[in-house]
Amino acid sequence: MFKKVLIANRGEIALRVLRACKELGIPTVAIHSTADNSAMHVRLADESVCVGPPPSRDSYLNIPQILAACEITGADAVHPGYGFLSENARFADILDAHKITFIGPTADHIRVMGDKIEAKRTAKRLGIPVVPGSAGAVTDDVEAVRIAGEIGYPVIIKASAGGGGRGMKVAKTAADLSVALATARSEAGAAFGDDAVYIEKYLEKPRHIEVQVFGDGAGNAIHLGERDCSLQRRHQKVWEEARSPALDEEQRGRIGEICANAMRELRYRGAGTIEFLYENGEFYFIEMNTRLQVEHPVTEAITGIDLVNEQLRVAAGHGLSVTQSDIRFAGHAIECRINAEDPRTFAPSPGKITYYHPPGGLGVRVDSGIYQGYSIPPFYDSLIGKLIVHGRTREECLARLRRALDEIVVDGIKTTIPLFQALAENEDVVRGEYDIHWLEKYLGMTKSA
Ligand code: MV4
Repeated sequence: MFKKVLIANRGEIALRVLRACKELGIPTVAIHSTADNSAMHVRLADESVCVGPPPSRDSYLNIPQILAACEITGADAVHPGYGFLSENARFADILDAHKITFIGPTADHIRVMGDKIEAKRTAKRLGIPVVPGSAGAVTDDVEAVRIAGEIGYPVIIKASAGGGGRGMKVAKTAADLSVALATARSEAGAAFGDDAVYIEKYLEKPRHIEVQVFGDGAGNAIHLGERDCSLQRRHQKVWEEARSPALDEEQRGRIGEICANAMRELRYRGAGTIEFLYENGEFYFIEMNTRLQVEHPVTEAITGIDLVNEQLRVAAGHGLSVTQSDIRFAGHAIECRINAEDPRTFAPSPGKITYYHPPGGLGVRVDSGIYQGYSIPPFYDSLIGKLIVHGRTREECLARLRRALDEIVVDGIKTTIPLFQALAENEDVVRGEYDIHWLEKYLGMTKSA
């Protein structure tokens, strides 16, 4: 195992990684900005190094400073968490060159999946069903009109360097296509320095369902079932659950096996998530994330597998602790992302937590770095914690969620907790009947009310 792991992140995910390291007896190094001197991840780590001023680009994204922190402390591995440097292929390459282990996939796999055209080409080659569309980048209007005519309108233009919803344009008819193409290309060039775009059939009412995969880099790979992340606002997930209310055992097994087989062929290493749109009983690949995701705890809840422990094992060359036949899916789990935001306007609400009481009891997990008296700095993402509940059935899980939301108290700042109290009682949500547009429509309706 590693001698010492440096955690290149902050907040709840830094704590999540620390905990897995502690259970393995691995000493930890926290890095932090000057805004995070009193953050919980700094307190709980064995050592800490201040790497710069508050802005992320000067601290949590500051590669030379992070390398220096490894050097000073003798860390032989870096866990990037999610966000920040977690999908930065250059960072993975640099660590490699310094003989420090990047706890994640190879730089090449990160690079392939970061280029959405290349990712889709790879997925298709590996037997994963993809959204019908152009085979690669689309450059001229004539070609675009021909492809759109073949797949049928509406179509969507996406930036190859985009992902996560940035740089997309929908064209309802051939008349819209040329403007959509030009706008998408110029926005992509300005935002990413790469104006390559591609075309897909636009799916109108899909669900967002993603499959958790894990590989050992030697051709062994498993899937850990799916998560339904359809409840989102402006491409930010709000509520995630496993399993998806839309799938049965057979569908789950079928798409899971397709994904695991693809990862075996790719010799993928580490944790990955294969994202699909799901409509009318069919799966359509859109992107693959080459990192541990925010919502990984719902998968942990229904499988009992510690995903960060597996990441550390695989990165150290010990292989996965389980094979596919060891994996059983038990019950249902829901995660609510608690943000320091106004629950109606979603305006950030940093500041001091004057009172905090976390919920507890059977089937309740809270992943958070907050504490009473802590001041949430204004410089970073507004996620302050995740509430994860598990039950034997979805009904039991929802009842437990309502109970946990009743217990939790976070005073001094605004949080999204009231939104979850409403969602947990909403008829559509209780029935599991929602698509990727449901939450924004719901918020539009409740705004006026
Ligand atoms: C789509 C789509 C409909 N049709 N692609 C948005 C995020 C990015 N990962 C892909 N996205 C979409 N791609 C086709 N062919 C609709 C979306 C989309 C979406 C997807 C997942 C979750 C929320 C979403 C919200 C709006 C649009």
